Amino acid sequence: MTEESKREVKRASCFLCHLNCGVLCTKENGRIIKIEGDPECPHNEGFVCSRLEQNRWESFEYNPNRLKTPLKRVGERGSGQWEAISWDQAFDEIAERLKALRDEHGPETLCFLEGTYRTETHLHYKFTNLFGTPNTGGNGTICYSSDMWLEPCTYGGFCSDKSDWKRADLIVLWGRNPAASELLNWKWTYDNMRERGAKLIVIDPRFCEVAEHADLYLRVRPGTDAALALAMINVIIEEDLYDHEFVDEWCYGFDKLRERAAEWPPERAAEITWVPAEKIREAARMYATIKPACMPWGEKGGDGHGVNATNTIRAKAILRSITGNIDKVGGDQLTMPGDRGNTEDMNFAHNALAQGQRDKMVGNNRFPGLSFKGWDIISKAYPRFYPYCNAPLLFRQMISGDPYPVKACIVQADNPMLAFTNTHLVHDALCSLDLLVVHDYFMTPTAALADYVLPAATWLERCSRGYPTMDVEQVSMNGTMPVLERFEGGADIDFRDDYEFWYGLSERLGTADKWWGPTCEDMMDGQVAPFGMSFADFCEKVKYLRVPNKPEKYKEPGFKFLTPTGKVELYSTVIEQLNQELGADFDPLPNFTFPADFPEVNPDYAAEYPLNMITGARFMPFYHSEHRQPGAYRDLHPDPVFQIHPDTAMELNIAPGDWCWIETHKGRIKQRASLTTVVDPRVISVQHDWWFPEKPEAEPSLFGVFESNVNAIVDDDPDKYLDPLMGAWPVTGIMAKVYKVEE
Ligand SMILES: Nc1nc2c(c(=O)[nH]1)N[C@H]1C(S)=C(S)[C@@H](COP(=O)(O)OP(=O)(O)OC[C@H]3O[C@@H](n4cnc5c(=O)[nH]c(N)nc54)[C@H](O)[C@@H]3O)O[C@H]1N2
Ligand SMILES: Nc1nc2c(c(=O)[nH]1)N[C@H]1C(S)=C(S)[C@@H](COP(=O)(O)OP(=O)(O)OC[C@H]3O[C@@H](n4cnc5c(=O)[nH]c(N)nc54)[C@H](O)[C@@H]3O)O[C@H]1N2
Ligand code: SF4
Ligand SMILES: [Mo]
Repeated sequence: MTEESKREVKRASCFLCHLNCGVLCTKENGRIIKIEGDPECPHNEGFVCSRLEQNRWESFEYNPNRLKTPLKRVGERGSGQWEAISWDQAFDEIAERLKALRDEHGPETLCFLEGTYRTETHLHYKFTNLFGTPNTGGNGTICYSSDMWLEPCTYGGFCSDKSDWKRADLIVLWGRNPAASELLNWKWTYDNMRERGAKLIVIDPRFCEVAEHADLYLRVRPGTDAALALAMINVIIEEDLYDHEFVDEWCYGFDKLRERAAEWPPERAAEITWVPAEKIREAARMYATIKPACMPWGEKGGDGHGVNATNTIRAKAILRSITGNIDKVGGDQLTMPGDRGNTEDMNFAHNALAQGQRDKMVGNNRFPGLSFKGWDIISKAYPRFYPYCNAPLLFRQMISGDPYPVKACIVQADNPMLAFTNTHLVHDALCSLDLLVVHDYFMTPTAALADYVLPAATWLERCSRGYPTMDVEQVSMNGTMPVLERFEGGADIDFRDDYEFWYGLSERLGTADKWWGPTCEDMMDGQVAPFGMSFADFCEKVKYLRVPNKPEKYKEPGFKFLTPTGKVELYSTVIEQLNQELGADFDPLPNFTFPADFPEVNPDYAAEYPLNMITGARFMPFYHSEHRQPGAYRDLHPDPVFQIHPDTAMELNIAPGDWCWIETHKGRIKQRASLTTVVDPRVISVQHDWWFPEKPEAEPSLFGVFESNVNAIVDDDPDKYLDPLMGAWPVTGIMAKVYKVEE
């Protein structure tokens, strides 16, 4: 065979972030030599971002530090001593230990932790439900999942990830900076502005990349967006700018909303938010009059707002509703249950979990929004929802054993030692387990604490049906077969993909018959069965499935929003019902609460920790805690960096590049100073998820996980910092201080 004949091009769906861009991979002798955007993919139309450009993907896919084989802990937990074992041994032993722990403590002793959407995310529900535990938790609480509960609560569907970026006349980027987080979405926005003259409002404490292009920019004080949104609602109602037809016909509780909004004149919000009242009015007028307008979801635009998560998310959902932008072409379109085809019991097996087990979910009654308690109510109207236990309570329960022991944890596609707040507590919690299993690509600070660490398959090594998120289609699915087989081209990694992981354990636990077969392809065959073809054929023939969304569904006869009243609930009867069942007093209308450490409520604290801290604003090329291994990504960004205003830096005698301590009552971490007017003098913006794969693995270092990781200094005390309904913890609006590291 000639060299040329060994060359082939395979299609794949990039999973280095959520956008799942369609790509073409050129292979030679079993190794990938080139990856480029697929011009035929309707989603990205050939676009790829800097993670794939200049062959940077090589330093991920072919990184020499990748885990090669299953590892079993042989020394003390966290001592870095491992024995290489086979997959069979790993599955056998883990299953045996799970059975023993289930016999001793009950199935709820097992929990599962997930990260952001990187894989066939729903699979773990099938496993945990069949095992009998309700305890699935993850970062979703501060990313998307709170929104995914509160939007259905409001309009019986989810629409802030179905923004019609390309056809909107106004785009409101609220706590969202797609130029650093979702690059394709920014390309669509920018093209729309240039080609169609669309306008842009940016609401962000940082004059971030997208703010530079805004028609109106509001520099909001971190953590106060709910007050801002309430004042915008106030202006829209007071100035009679709301969509009367939609409100009269389709909204429930407008009078009660009007009363609440009357409490929030822009002048009151201006004092809290630092945004001048006139600018609040201007934003409200623009949003209510330039139609259609979309207001996409943003992680810092609500979910990560700690005590104000519900307030902010609900207030924004109400803004979308009273301006009539819901489900419009160019607005935020509504998705309905079953849209992604994976709510049926075959995939989640929710029905396998007995009510008595559901009731045991950690946080079920205390933070009922995301839990089974909330699910029970909302799923009657809107079945597409994922229940979640509360992570801060879960970690505490691992340590206390109260009200029951949580002794086993499986972590797949998550790095809790970086992703969750209060890292020292997370550490102690993971160390108190009897069994910790981590399925990942690399030895991470979390994996370093495990009993078993198992090598995972990358997006190039597995089947996938990536659902490009943040697009307006009702269904969008990029079917791809593996580009690389195990051990192909001389590779030495004995990986199993995420499906094979669950199947391997299920086989040993006697539940294999509930799955589709031993391989991920078997599952995919099951998923595309309605098309009357195999998954391989689907990938060949259909490739990119696109089902357009049908806008203005509410104009169809007999339509009902999937809420208890069948209307858009400005005043939430779901929350009211939770109150009745639990004897609680969650607010059915949005309001604003001062975060516990703000100067308005705790002046002593704020005097010591005067700077308002943002954590985790995205930056390229890293994806959360990934890509820190030495190589092409890390070369672009070797050190952790925080942003500070030059005036503040001068007062503190900090020069550009200085290593500085960033401190809260939880302790201190260090990062290097970037002096920039992007931030307000009262604000700092600190990068998240820093660890150093080049530092020692063994305790106490754990790859330097406590040195620069901002979550080590963020508190998640459930009595003080969490959203009362959703249990969301804060990632922004956290009071801190900064000073130079003196060697
Ligand atoms: N302070 C602060 N904390 C934050 C945030 C913030 O803004 N500020 N953001 C929060 C948000 S929004 C999120 S979503 C979370 C993210 O939290 P995580 O999703 O936990 O983030 P990662 O650090 O990327 O961890 C993912 C791990 O899974 C591995 N992995 C990636 N893909 C796969 C896969 O397909 N299969 C398997 N088995 N493993 C895989 C990676 O190597 C990595 O170790 O962080 C949250 N934490
Ligand atoms: N490069 C990169 N891209 C990513 C990720 C990554 O880790 N790295 N993670 C992915 C994930 S899981 C997610 S959830 C998305 C999130 O991506 P985005 O939704 O864009 O969220 P962030 O970048 O965290 O924050 C967006 C902006 O909100 C601003 N902000 C901070 N605090 C506040 C506040 O209190 N109010 C307001 N209005 N704005 C505030 C920040 O300054 C920032 O510019 O990114 C995804 N894309
Ligand atoms: S935007 Fe995301 S999916 Fe697209 S090429 Fe970049 S990393 Fe891959
Ligand atoms: Mo996220």
